[in-house]
Amino acid sequence: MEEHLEQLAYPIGRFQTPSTYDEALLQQWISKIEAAPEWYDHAIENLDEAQLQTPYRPGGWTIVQVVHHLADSHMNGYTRFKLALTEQSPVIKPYNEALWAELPDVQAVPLNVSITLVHALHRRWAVLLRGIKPEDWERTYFHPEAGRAIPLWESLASYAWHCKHHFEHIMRLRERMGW
Ligand code: NI
Repeated sequence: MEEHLEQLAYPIGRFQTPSTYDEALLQQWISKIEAAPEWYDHAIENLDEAQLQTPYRPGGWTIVQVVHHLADSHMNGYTRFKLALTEQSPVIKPYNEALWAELPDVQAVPLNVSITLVHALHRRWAVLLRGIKPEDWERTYFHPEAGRAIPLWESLASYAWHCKHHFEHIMRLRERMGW
């Protein structure tokens, strides 16, 4: 991807799988899951309907689609954690996130509904995460598209990245537009 477009699409860089983890990193990642709903409150504050319908980059999702996507993605994420904690490396279900963002609910449901959903969901998710026993961070789910078993600590790292990744989409659009 051309450098400028890469920067717009990946404002904090692409996700890099960490080679290892420790207690401090786990705490850092969980804190992001806890804090993210408030970042989103802040990100959409005082935006009008036209602003919310603006793509965060040329050809990219609108702010509305980004926020509904966060709810969709993190509901899947939460479910993947629950499955991995209760089954032996379960095969999880990938989904077509681009098509999910085009389904009619995304335009019909007010943004605040997904913001509220993300608040409630992350609250439960964070409590779940804080209760994970040290050895259970090695539990895995099998991701058919990745073609491998993903340990929960790595999944947490990627969702923590994902929280910030989309937050920055909105914040940098606001910055560029002077909103
Ligand atoms: Ni995403």
